[in-house]
Amino acid sequence: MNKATNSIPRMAKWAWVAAIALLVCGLPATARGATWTVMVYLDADNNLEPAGINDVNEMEWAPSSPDINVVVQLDRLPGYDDSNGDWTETRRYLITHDTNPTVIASTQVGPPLGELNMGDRWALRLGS
Ligand SMILES: [Ca+2]
Ligand SMILES: [Ca+2]
Repeated sequence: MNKATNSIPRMAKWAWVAAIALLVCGLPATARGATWTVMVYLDADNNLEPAGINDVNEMEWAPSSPDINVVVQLDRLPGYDDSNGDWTETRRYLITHDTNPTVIASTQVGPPLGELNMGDRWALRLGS
């Protein structure tokens, strides 16, 4: 591989690091002291929207820990699941413990991100 070919992945790597840093900085102050942040990229902008909502509720079911943040970037669409306000854009949530299996009770991180193409890996950095 020549140097020009190698520089593209390196730039992409740094862009991902910057995106993650910006995402963590956007978390509420109470969540910034965690040792680990697990990011879940959940594309439910398709016929799997009900499953995506269910996945978020399953994550909420787990006990919370001050050492671990779970952040979900979730995109939905109209027509498959009208629960939880039936919003359709992309949002980020800091998962908080909740035992209601149908209501997303987690804290929304920042404003909605608009309609993102979740099939594009760069959707992670938008809105950071
Ligand atoms: Ca819930
Ligand atoms: Ca959408």
